[in-house]
Amino acid sequence: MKRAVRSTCPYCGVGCGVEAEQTAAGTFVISGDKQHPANFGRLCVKGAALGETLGQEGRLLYPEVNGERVEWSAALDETARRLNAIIEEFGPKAVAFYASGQLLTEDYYVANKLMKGFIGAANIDTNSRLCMSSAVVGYKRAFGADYVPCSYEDLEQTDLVILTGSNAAWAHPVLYQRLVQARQQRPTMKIVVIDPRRTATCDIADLHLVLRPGSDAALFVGLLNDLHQQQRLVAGQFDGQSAALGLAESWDLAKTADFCQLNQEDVQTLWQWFSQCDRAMTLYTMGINQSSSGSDKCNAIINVHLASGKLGRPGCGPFSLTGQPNAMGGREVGGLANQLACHMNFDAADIARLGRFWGSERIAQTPGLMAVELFAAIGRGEVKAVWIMGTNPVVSLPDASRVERALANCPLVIVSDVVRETDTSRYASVRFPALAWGEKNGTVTNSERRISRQRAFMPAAGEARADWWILAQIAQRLGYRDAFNWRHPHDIFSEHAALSGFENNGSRAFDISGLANLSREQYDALEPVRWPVSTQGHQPFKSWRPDGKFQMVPIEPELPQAVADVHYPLILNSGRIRDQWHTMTRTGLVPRLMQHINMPLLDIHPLDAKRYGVTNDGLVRVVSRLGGMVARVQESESLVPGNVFIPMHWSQQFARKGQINSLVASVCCPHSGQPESKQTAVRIQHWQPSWRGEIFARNQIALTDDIQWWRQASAGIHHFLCAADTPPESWIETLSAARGWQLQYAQGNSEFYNVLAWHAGELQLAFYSAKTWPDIHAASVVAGFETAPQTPQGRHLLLGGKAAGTLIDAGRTVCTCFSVGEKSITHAIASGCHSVTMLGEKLRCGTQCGSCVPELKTLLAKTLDT
Ligand SMILES: Nc1nc2c(c(=O)[nH]1)N[C@H]1C(S)=C(S)[C@@H](COP(=O)(O)OP(=O)(O)OC[C@H]3O[C@@H](n4cnc5c(=O)[nH]c(N)nc54)[C@H](O)[C@@H]3O)O[C@H]1N2
Ligand SMILES: Nc1nc2c(c(=O)[nH]1)N[C@H]1C(S)=C(S)[C@@H](COP(=O)(O)OP(=O)(O)OC[C@H]3O[C@@H](n4cnc5c(=O)[nH]c(N)nc54)[C@H](O)[C@@H]3O)O[C@H]1N2
Ligand code: SF4
Ligand SMILES: [Mo]
Repeated sequence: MKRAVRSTCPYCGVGCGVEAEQTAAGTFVISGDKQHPANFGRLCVKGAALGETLGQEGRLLYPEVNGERVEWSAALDETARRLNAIIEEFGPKAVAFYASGQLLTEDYYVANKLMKGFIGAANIDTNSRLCMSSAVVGYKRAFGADYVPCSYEDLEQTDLVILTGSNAAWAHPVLYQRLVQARQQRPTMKIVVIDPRRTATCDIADLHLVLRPGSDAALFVGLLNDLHQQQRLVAGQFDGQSAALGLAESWDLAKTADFCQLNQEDVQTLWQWFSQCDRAMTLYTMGINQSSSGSDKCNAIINVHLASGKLGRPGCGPFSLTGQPNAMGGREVGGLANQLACHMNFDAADIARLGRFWGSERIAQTPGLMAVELFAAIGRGEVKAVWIMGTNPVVSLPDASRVERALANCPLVIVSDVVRETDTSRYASVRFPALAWGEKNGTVTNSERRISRQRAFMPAAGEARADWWILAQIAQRLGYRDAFNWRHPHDIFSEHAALSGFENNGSRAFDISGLANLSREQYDALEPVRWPVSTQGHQPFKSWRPDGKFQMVPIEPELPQAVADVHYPLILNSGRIRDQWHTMTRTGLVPRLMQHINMPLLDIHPLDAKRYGVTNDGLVRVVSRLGGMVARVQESESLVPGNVFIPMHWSQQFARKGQINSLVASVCCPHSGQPESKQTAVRIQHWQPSWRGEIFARNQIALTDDIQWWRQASAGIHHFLCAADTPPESWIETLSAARGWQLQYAQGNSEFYNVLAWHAGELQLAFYSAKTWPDIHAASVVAGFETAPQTPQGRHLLLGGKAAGTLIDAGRTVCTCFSVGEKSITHAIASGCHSVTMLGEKLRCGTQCGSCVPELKTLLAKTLDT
């Protein structure tokens, strides 16, 4: 093996260090970097599966203009020409960039510089608007700067951890494991989870508050009042303190419990634990931020930390966890439309300062459009060109069909992506192939403000180029040659670091001027480092507001805008599953990551299932005022009646009608512009198709519009789960007649309809259908395409969806690290493995990343109970 290259995981904001080692066969083995202070060698299953995402399947390899492959120079010239024409005719505000927390800091810096510094408008916003923007408002209002005042080490020194709106066990798995370990070492530490759903994270909770969706602010406003009543406020004056206390005054225990639909004892317990402990941390993510009053919720949390002095000390603080690998880097460069650059704002002094540094007189003077508003402006024809990079808004923005309509009518849509076909790139007239993880080179910043290097260890796929390079080439063609003349990400990083220190003198929190003069070698060897790293020496945590005081924001708790009624009686919650990343463009291709949950599941309480006539494992249409989707029912007591949950991940590439955001309304927080993605009023309707089935095809096939399908990941084979109201034979007979295939039917009865399609002795397609999900063994069928059994017996087995020697079905995968299925686990429990440890000893499940431990416990409880 060659020497390992150290890099950083491209998924969540934990920011784990990884090592990539090349094997003799040329593939890469990815393992955790034991030296990296975010993870000390640990990886979750997505990180551990990174080696399986490095192939070229689905990659965009060449630039394309109007669907045709073109040379880079032609693509760049044409794009610059069209952008320029729009700017000349309609002004700079007619163009926009929509960027991503998955770009590297260097890429982000260039995008921001081009838009705000040289095109001269501020229409650059990012998917972080859907993710962190409420948290940013919260910190800026309280501290005068977007400064996260916590680190992972704090978890090891605290007495109380409150996780609210966070399913860290699945969304920040390595951090969650660190918390599990911290608690083992500090058994007195208490953990509270606040979530309307019982999640895997609740596994370590001493207290789980199943609150009414969207009611979190009351818990913290009530807590502030309680601290006040108990005279536990710290000495010291904060701006806004009396107003905040005044608004909190009526929020006593009874009112708070009633508002949150919690019992008073539980609320009291939370308040007591908080006020009586010395050190407390509140970790919060999307259950707080993605709300029509998200910013206020963040400040309600920060207020109690300020008021009680649980801030700015080890083991204390309001800790907003970032979602994407470089969400924080984007905040540092100022890539949100309402930030200028590098922690500078749209005030005259900062605008002039930035102009001096960048040597530009065209600095944007006013904030630009925020994501949801931006797409509305595209829809109205006010913005005529949009460059989307590193994000898939047709899937991730609310009101997906409005986003599609906007893009369909937009004169110039440019998409930079690593994959060719996405729901968004469909609308692109220009497609730029970007370098993917493993190929790209630069820096990212994680949740705890730690900057780490992502390093390339593979050559570029096809003609893919770095995002920063593509941007700089366009900038040069727009006439800004000198300001975009870098040769390497190191040059960009140095400029960014210099800007952070430029005329700073302690006035801006983000200061990495100490890294501005790194040599190329030093940059390449940069060890993970938390900012600030200032040439001015130690920069303590403080208020950066002009009066030097922290601010308590007066909060009046609000409920979501989404309200259930007789027509739409259920509240739909949405979020992550353990093994998929967002719109699945990479994780959706990895067979073992698809096996934990292989289609959109609607979690619903058994009482609601009964009430609305839907059955476990059956199909259901979910409809809101805006649109509909199809999901599979999973009865679960993890939700209380009235609430349902569906994962956010499925796109039109992975399902017909699987997109949750075709249901979600674009209602936003007025301060942050962040949409209320967590609450939508819906109704559900049982769908009994005439058949449900599985299709395996050697080559790509087009499924007719009547078939509802969910794409699976099976190496080398096109594999779908599907269902339809039309008879199963209609589509397959038409398809095989067109292709000259011979069909071989199973000697069945009316219970099932199975068929194999052959051409010249080669298996082309296998189709299994029945009234319920067919009982087949997918891996055996996939193997059948390799072996093409010719004996009657072999074909008979294959027609039954089985193959010789592989009849043992392990069931749905629970432990992805070691591919251990549910049936194997229940079997092991029945034969005497009565603890997680014993299961681990026998099957290895749960012994690597630990993410499946909560599920193992549930299976143990369920199996031992029956
Ligand atoms: N596996 C995986 N991990 C990821 C990602 C991924 O796609 N897949 N994405 C990354 C990104 S970008 C992000 S932003 C993070 C998100 O990380 P999280 O925010 O932890 O993940 P979510 O599942 O979106 O939502 C968290 C929880 O909020 C709860 N919730 C809903 N409404 C409310 C409410 O009103 N109050 C409270 N208290 N809770 C509520 C939901 O039930 C859910 O359990 O995950 C990151 N990590
Ligand atoms: N209903 C609902 N909606 C949500 C959420 C929710 O909880 N519920 N969560 C929201 C949140 S928090 C987030 S962060 C968003 C995420 O939503 P998106 O950002 O839209 O999702 P991704 O799939 O991560 O999109 C990243 C795209 O960039 C491409 N890509 C990967 N690497 C690179 C690269 O290096 N360069 C370039 N140019 N492209 C690259 C990928 O192939 C993919 O197409 O979804 C939001 N939407
Ligand atoms: S916890 Fe996050 S950063 Fe760490 S390996 Fe998993 S996905 Fe990657
Ligand atoms: Mo996110």
